[in-house]
Amino acid sequence: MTCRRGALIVLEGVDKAGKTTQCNKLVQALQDSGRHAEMMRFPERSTKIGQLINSYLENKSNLEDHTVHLLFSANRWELVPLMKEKLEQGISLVVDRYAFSGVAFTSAKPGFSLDWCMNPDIGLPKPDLVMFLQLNPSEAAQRGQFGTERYETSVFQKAVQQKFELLMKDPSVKCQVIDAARNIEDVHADIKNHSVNAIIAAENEPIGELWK
Ligand code: Z5A
Repeated sequence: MTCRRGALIVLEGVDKAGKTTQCNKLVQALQDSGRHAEMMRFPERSTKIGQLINSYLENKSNLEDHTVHLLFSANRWELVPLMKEKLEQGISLVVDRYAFSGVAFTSAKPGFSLDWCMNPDIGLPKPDLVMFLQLNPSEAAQRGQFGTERYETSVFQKAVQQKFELLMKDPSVKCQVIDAARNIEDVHADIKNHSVNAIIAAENEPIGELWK
């Protein structure tokens, strides 16, 4: 490694928690302060696997539940070489959803254990910081109607929230719960502060392996 590596920063949370809004603001703020930072998102819908996922999410095709879970994971793995390359170049990656969404959404379906859901993502680049944007369902409802994509119902989102809460208790992952009910600027200030600390802490550390 010829330079200090970038940090892998993940934003997670239920629908409409403000993840995309905050990822964009964080990347902009980091760049404005002279740091190298780029945004990524999962699912990354532009790849061949991503297109299968997109069609499923838009209810244009049906996929068996185990199959789609493995496709979401494969969609992360196919981006790993690029992620590592960027991190090693000193670029911090701000990621909109990651393996935690994968596990939370599938394990909220009947018949899926947390362990089975985590297995395919074991060994992915480990985030230096995961920020879980917490927003209760009534506050989320004030941000507009659910869209038409699969999973966008309040009952399912509540089940997903409970799974996220379990995952956030895992001591092997550095996790920060963020109160996402505040205004956009206050949430941003909090997220930026945690992110800068994580970037400094990660600089001389090797990239870890998730859930290993
Ligand atoms: N999924 C899965 O099953 N397995 C996996 O492995 C992965 C994902 C990775 C697509 O994800 C679906 O895939 C998702 C999980 C599943 N299904 N669901 N539900 P996606 O990331 O593409 O989902 P999305 O629909 O694009 O994002 P989102 O979750 O709905 O929204 P968000 O990114 O959290 O929020 P936002 O777009 O930034 O903001 C939403 C609105 O609220 C917008 O009008 C903002 O202006 C407003 N907003 C934002 N912040 C605030 C504050 N602080 N106050 C007031 N209003 C605000």
